This record gives sequence, C-alpha cells and structure tokens, in this order.
Amino acid sequence: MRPHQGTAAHRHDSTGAPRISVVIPTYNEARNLPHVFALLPEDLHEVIVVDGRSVDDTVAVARSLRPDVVVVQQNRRGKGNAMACGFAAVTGDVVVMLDADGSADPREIPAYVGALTSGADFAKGTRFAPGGGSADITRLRAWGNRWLNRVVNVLYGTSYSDLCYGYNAFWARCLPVLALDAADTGRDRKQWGDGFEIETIINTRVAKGGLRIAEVPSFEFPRLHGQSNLNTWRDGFRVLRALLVERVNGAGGTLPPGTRAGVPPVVRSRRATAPRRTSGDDVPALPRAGAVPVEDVA
Ligand SMILES: Nc1nc2c(ncn2[C@@H]2O[C@H](COP(=O)(O)OP(=O)(O)O)[C@@H](O)[C@H]2O)c(=O)[nH]1
Ligand SMILES: [Mg+2]
Repeated sequence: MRPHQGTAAHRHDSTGAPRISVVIPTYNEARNLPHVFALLPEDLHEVIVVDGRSVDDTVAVARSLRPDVVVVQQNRRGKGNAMACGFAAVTGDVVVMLDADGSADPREIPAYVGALTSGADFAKGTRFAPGGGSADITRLRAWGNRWLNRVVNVLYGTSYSDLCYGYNAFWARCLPVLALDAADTGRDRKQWGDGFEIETIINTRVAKGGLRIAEVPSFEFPRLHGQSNLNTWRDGFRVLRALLVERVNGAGGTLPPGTRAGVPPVVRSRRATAPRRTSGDDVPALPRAGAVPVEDVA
C-alpha cells in the first residue's frame, strides 16, 4: 500500500487545479467497471480500486480498462474497511468516494470538486435535494433513510438531507478528522467502521470535527449488474447504532493546524441553536455543521 501523503495543506497540479483521487470499492464488479470507468473525467490524478477479494475478475478488468489504476487489497472485510484502505493510499488533494456498481455517475465529480474549491471541506452527495434523485433506492430504504436522517440532524446539529449515501468528496487534508483505521490486524474479523456504517461514521465525524459541509445534488442510477451487498434491516440498525455510538465515543480527529483551505467559508448553517447534548460531561461539545443551500454549490 502506498504511503498516505494527503494531510498537508492541499496542493495543486501545475494548472492550479486540485489533484483528484477517486477511490472505488469493489466486490465482484467486473461487469460494471467498463461502464463506470468510461464515464470518469479525463484529468484525474489517480483511480484507486480497493478490492474485497472479488471472486470474479474485477481486478483484471480494472487493469485492462486502465493500466494506470492503483489496486489496493483491503485487509479486513466490508465496505468500510475498503474505504479506509483506499484513503490510506491517496496521494492527491481531493478524495472522491465512488461506488463501482454503476449507481454513482462519475460525470458528477466536477460538481463535487466545485463545492470543495468554493470553500467546503466536505462535499456530501444528496439524492433528496432539487437536482438530485434516485432510481435505485427502494421505498423501505428511503423511509429508513428519512428517519435516520432526522436522528443525525438532531444529535449532531447538521442539516443533512441524505445520511445514507456513499457518494461524497473531501479534501485529503481532512483525513485525520475521519481517523479511520486501515491497519492490518492480521485478523479477518470486522471491526467498528468496517461495514456499511462507514458512511454514517464519516458523516458524523466531519460534523464533530467542525468541517464545512456542502451538499451536492446527485442522481443515483440503478445498479447495472449483480446485487446489492447491503441488507436493509441489518445495516439500517448498524447505521442507527453508529449514530448513537459516535455521539458519545469521542472518536474522530480535528484538522491539523494550518490546513484550512484559506478561502472564506461558504457554509451558512441553517441551524441557529447548538446541537442537543444527549448525555453527560464526557461528550465533547459539537461545533455546528450546516449544509450549503443547494443552489450555492450546484
Ligand atoms: N472492497 C469492497 N467493496 C465492497 C464491499 N461491499 C460492498 N462493496 C462495494 O461498495 C459499493 C456499494 O455496495 P452495494 O452492494 O452496491 O451497496 P448499496 O449501494 O448500498 O446497495 C459497490 O461498489 C460494492 O462493490 C466489500 O466488502 N469490500
Ligand atoms: Mg449500490
């Protein structure tokens, strides 16, 4: 695995544009990769595929489509562990999280990067804002997401409109805030954050870390081939548990000093009140985190 070099104040390539690293978790996505790779923008710094021991030829297909692809083998199990391993390999300035099943449209990457260069630290995709939508989400999942979304906004003082969505981007210098553990424990067992709760953990830690959050409308297409690895009830409860645990566990970091983007913040919190405290003094006070009104970042 390549060493992580992305925590310094963000750098840019010779054109002044940020170097974009796209991190793609894959578990048996050989049939979907041709579609996804074909839609990637041309000017990417790197494409990192994090494979979860696929039993199809995902890795070979990725290499044949894109000889410069960086392939990382995850060291435990689950999408969360894949993301942690992929982030640890990033060498660019901006990290884009992109699913490999054809549901996330790579042509939206410039909109995410635009939100970041406009001053956000974290660009959060949302299917539930004007300009966004989904052809993939089931009614049950949409209902669950709506409730979980309410919970996160009450507990963390956020203004999220789509908690359970995995298409996001952020400056690589924000990785210490996520404090994800990519260490190889030598054991296959899942640990906290290794599963689909990863998206919730990221969303709550960026809020706890006081990052400037912008929402970016996104359209989710149906998975092209194969089946979702997510189990609606089991993973829904994992998300709820993550919301409660992360509220009190003090996990997550802060931005290293001197790594702010150096541009005026664009985030205007829609919440005037401080987030509610849920338990005793061991809970760190949370800074307010809000979302940029959609029209400001679209
Ligand atoms: N490396 C790796 N990727 C995974 C794992 N589970 C899911 N993924 C990938 O994560 C993305 C989202 O997974 P998906 O099954 O479509 O879940 P859903 O979009 O939430 O229904 C896809 O690109 C999957 O291939 C895993 O355990 N390891
Ligand atoms: Mg999917």
